[in-house]
Amino acid sequence: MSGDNVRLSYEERAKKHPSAVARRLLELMARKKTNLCASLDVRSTGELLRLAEVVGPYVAMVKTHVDIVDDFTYGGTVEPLEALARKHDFLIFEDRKFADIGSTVKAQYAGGVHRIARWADITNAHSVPGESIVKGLEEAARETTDAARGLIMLAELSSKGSLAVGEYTQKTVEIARKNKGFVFGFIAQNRMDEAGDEDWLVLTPGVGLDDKGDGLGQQYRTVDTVVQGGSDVIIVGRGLFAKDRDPQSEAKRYMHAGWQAYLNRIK
Ligand code: BMP
Repeated sequence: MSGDNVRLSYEERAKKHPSAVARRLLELMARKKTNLCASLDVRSTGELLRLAEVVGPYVAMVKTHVDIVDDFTYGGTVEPLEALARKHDFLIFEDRKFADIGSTVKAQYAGGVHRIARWADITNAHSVPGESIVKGLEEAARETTDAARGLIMLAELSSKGSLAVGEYTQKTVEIARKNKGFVFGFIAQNRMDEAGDEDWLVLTPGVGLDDKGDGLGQQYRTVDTVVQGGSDVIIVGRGLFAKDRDPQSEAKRYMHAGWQAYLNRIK
């Protein structure tokens, strides 16, 4: 029945989810007892890999912005990150936020120096160009690899004054609905509409236990607030590694907060 997924365990949802990547993620979260995604937004490969090693045991996913890594190389940045993902059992989510016509995003996802489709289990896209963006990305994934790939649509943003609200958000869900399987969820601040047996995973950034914002429009809400509101994965960046924070103890703290909030929600 629609709307019930929010009360089900990750294991139960994994059993019937149409997306292979979503099944992997749900099983991984249940196995590792963590719904934390670490957003490792740093400018050097050394720092990215150091943080991934430190937080790896506590996270379900590492989220990257590889286009901000000054010394990015495929062999130096991606391959060691993939090795850490295998060692610590986490998925890799490249937060690329594709936003162009189908043919262009197809080339951007597969090509360039980053070749995202080769290594990122998950990536995301804005819905502003319409459904063709999903088609372009899906073709690139299919032509690049046999490995399971999944797409998240940006339905809402955490930043102040975001235009992704109301009808835009609703139309984004409709695009996802027509592409179930490849699209398995949303970047959103709230649970999205679920018709019939749909089960959209909601991944939520703008999560912080100590800060309210960052002076550049970011808005933070607590772990309890977002998980009670229907979030399945909490995305935390500077809350883990900003200056004077200890990434390991913060990762443990957010992992426990996220897991407790999830247990409270499903009980
Ligand atoms: P932080 O926790 O340090 O504020 O980082 C949040 C991360 O999530 C950034 O990588 C940002 O690009 C991303 N993000 C966001 O903050 N809000 C959104 O609505 C969508 C995002 O992808």
